[in-house]
Amino acid sequence: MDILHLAIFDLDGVIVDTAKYHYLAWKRLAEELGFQFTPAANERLKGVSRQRSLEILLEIGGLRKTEEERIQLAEKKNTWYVEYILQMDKSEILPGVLPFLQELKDRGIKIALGSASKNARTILDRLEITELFDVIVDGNLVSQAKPDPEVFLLGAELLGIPPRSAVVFEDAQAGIEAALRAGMKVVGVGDPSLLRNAHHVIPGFASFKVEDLLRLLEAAAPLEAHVNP
Ligand code: B16
Ligand code: MG
Repeated sequence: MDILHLAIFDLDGVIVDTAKYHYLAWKRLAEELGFQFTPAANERLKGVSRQRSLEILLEIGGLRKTEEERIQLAEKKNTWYVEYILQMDKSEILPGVLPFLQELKDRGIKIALGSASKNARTILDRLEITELFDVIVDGNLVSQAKPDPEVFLLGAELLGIPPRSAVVFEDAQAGIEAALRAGMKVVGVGDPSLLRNAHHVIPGFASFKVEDLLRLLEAAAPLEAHVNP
């Protein structure tokens, strides 16, 4: 039997740019609370869980809230965010992603989602790509946020594929660290200066092929040596 390989995709920043909608919703909340929230500050929220994002936002505004208030504020932001993502369609899939997913499928490579978002399924449905995924691991299934490796390890475990046969595609430093801790290969998607320790960095999927993924899996690398202490 052929050895199974697995490609695990982060969602926001890899398959689609939902960061812009997160930004609009957090900015609206910040303004309601009486302070400004800039696109530069929004960079700090990428790949971070909803509750942790709120804590960072409150830190920026110099505000303290009770746990009950924090839950309500996060819910409010999410209601606005969901209004935005319900307007999305497949035209928002990032360039090269769809042909790459299709190529993986045709070559028998398993496909997983490994996202912090609790809205991941809604987004995949709007993009009409849910069916392409063999397993979807999102913020509803895991208790430990990236850089903990849980989200990626669970995807591999559910498919019965060893971590060493998996490649993770990530746009955030915390996600790269999570993939390395999982003992997987990791491809950074975006700016190489922001994606330290990835085995390989690509600007997008236009120039990345299944052959590149297989080559990466074949290359022996002392993964743990790349992890920050
Ligand atoms: P939600 P990813 C992450 O998605 C986003 O990058 C991050 O900004 C967001 O706070 C997090 O999902 C949780 O999203 O509020 O929808 O549960 O990059 O892990 O796909
Ligand atoms: Mg991301």
